[in-house]
Amino acid sequence: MISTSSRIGAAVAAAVSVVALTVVLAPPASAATPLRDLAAAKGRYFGNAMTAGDFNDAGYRSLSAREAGVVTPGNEMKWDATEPNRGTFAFARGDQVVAGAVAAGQKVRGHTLVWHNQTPTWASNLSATELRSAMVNHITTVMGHYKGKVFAWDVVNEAFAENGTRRQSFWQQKLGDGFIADAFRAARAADPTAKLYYNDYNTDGVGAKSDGVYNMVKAFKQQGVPIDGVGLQAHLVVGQVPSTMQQNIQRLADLGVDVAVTELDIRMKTPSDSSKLAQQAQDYTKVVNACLAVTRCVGITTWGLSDNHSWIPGVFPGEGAALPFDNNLQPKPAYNAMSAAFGTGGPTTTTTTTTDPQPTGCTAAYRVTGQWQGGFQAEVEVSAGSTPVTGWTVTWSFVNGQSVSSSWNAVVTTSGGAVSARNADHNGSIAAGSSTTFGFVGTSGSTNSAPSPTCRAA
Ligand code: G2I
Repeated sequence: MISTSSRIGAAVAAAVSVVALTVVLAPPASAATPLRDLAAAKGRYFGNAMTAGDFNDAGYRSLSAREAGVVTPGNEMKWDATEPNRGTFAFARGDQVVAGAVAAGQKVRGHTLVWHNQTPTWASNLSATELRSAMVNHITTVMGHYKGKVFAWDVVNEAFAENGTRRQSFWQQKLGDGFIADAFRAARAADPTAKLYYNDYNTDGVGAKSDGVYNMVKAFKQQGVPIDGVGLQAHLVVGQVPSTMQQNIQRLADLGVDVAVTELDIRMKTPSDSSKLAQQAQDYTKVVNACLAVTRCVGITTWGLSDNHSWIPGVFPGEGAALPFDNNLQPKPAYNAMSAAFGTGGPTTTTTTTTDPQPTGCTAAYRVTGQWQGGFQAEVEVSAGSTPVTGWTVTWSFVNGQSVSSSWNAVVTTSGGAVSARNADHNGSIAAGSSTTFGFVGTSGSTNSAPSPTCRAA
């Protein structure tokens, strides 16, 4: 972990010096390759939230058009905007955001259909029966209107409490646990081509609340409830990116859903200074790397793009400076860090795959996904052959003095250089022809050969 910081520290030092140069030489900000292109080269998108009001700021609008490949309307598709009175729908402001996005070659993420905030009192005052039918009608009409124009929807937003139980919103109190599944079913029927997401905050790392979401998604997959993705809002604080963010993204992906970082911002006490901005740059790097490390993490959206288009100062007095561009639309160290992470991050190519000369029931492929001074991260894909596996153990020997510091999705034991990784409770069963993945962070010297693992089914 310390070595992770020092690697990133070096990257940030480099990024900071680029900023210093920018100030001296004042090249146009557009000299950099836009984040949307860097992300696309990694098979991801970069996006930002835009409100209809943001269109009045031409400079901001063109900054978004240059940097973002995806736009999320900040408020314009919420219930109070789209159905202010029962059965009366208003799409002008949402349409404005869509039209602006289309003009800039951007795709649109829809936000949000069922939420306890920004929902008119006429809805929250309905009886249970009426509320259920109003919910289905709302989803059907709004998604119907935007069919073909919105590629993914936050169907239900923020329905969990911090302890991992359901939030006691009017939805929950009137309709009970089933309202989320009902909303997803209505959404699938309304637009079968849109990706359907559950979206929440404080669910970015592993913890009680994200456990609640994880268990719901797992149950939905088992029950056939149509869910395609989980949105991690990632409203974060400088220096406090959860160390388990990648692990959390991975475990959700392992359930068979996409994951998106949907509302990223990393706030600090204002005013900012160079050390807070450097820390923030490291934090943005961590988020981008966590996403790039998991194939099913499809993209990152920031909630706003520059510090003068942010909800933070209005809600957290004394805090702000949370976004990659400053009040003057100039790139901050966080922007350069994201640019570097999207440009260079992601899996490296070192891969070894075992063959299975004498059938052991499974094979394992070991891949180094990140390497820095003193440490590395690796991922092992465990695959079943033509018969299902009900438990597995992968073993290998490190020959360059490497060691495992922390792991996920497997129970790892070590003895000298010998490593044994047994399935965790949730991933012992692998269907024929399928695979599962576990990973770890380790220490290493400058030589870090990828070992050849052996897999044995239970
Ligand atoms: O609160 C930050 C975000 C948390 N996750 C869900 C997001 O939908 C949420 O976005 C924010 C918007 O960025 C704000 O712009 O949601 C807030 C409301 O929950 C939005 O603020 C509201 C103000 O509170 C209202 O006074 C204002 O009328 O924006 C409204 C429209 O400008």
